[in-house]
Amino acid sequence: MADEAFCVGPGPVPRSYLNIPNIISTALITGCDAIHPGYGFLAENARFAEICADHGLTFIGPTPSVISAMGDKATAKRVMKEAGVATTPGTDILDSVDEATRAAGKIGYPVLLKATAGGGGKGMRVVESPADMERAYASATAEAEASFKDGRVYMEKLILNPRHIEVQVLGDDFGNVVSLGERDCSVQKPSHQKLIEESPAPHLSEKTRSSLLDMAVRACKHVGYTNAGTLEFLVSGEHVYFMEMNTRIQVEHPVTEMVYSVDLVKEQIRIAAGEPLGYEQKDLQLRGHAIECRINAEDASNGFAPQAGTLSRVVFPGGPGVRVDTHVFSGAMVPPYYDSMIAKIVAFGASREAAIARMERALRETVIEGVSTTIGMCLEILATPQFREGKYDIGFLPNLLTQIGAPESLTGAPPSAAHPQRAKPAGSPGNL
Ligand code: MV4
Repeated sequence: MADEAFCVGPGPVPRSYLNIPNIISTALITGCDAIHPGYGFLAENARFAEICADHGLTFIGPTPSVISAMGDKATAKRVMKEAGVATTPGTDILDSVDEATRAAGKIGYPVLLKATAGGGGKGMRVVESPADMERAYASATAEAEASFKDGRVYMEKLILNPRHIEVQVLGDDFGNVVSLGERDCSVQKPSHQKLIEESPAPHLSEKTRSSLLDMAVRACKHVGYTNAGTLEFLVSGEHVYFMEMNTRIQVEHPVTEMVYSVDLVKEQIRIAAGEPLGYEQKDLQLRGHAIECRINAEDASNGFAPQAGTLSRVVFPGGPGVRVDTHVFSGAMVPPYYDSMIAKIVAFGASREAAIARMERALRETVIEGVSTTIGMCLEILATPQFREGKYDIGFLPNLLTQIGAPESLTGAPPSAAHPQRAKPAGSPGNL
């Protein structure tokens, strides 16, 4: 759908899309003035943002220094605390097992060790008791070192059965910041990958909601945030805890676009071009409800194993309130090299019930032949009383997978436990 396309790598090899010299050269040769990094790894690569600037190219995203600060999760927490944002009780970077054991004694078990260079669960370990600390500390730091070449870890109190709720923000170069509500992203696979997201979050009290949105705006003003960003929170009852900030546009941004009638990517480009937002918080009005289902080429009955192959037949849904973001079509190939997501189906309705009904209709209307997809799994989730009542947390999908009887080894730990100890599979795409 682009006006022009240029190959930045030699043929269908993996990772050509991360080849910075080729991308910069292509931009310079073609006379392009700005680069939108998408939602892959380059979106949160401060060095890439700097290289763009060094070559007179506008990076469509926040400044390199904000990307760096938020990319270091312990720094991000410190900065957010300064801004008056509620963070999970815990520590800054730990220097030794002894320090970790002392800190855990004060915080109270169970605790979590998290990699400061991490996010998304890599290098994360639950520690249930002092006896487990030495092993957990060693394996968390080793995994962090192996994954990020940075073994530093910090500690947090383990929040039991929280919801994952995130706030969308936009900031311009003139200090204007707005929030565009929240998204509930608690429906996640045991690998921490999101499967269904919705906005607004169901059963969020007005008090909790406004406190989340206020904190997000305050945080962005404090760090001088520009462009689109997301603040991730854990929510447990009326308690909210800042977790991480993502300094990019995210996969699930369409649900926000539908309920706020904004084009977030257009806003990103306008902001990067130096334009002011041109509206205030009071001009943004939440209307209706939106749900997104991620359609991945994966076998949900086999631990969501990625599926490659030719799509012999593809028919996408349409009609009122249904949006499909995709790059595939009948006859398209799904190569084994990239992320398994092949489409996003988004349904809008005046109410949550209407959005769910439209989503079920849209998913049933969809035909994808040639590879297994997550459509069936999404329909199963939508049919559960827990989802319909909007009373789910991060343990919901792992527990449902166990109930359905998927092999234990593929779905994670036993029912009712959250699954914070599971790392992403090797080669996992990270940001998606
Ligand atoms: C937590 C947590 C409970 N308590 N932190 C998982 C990925 C990474 N981004 C942070 N994660 C968690 N951090 C504390 N203090 C539970 C999780 C977690 C999780 C968070 C969001 C969505 C799904 C999740 C699944 C398992 C664990």
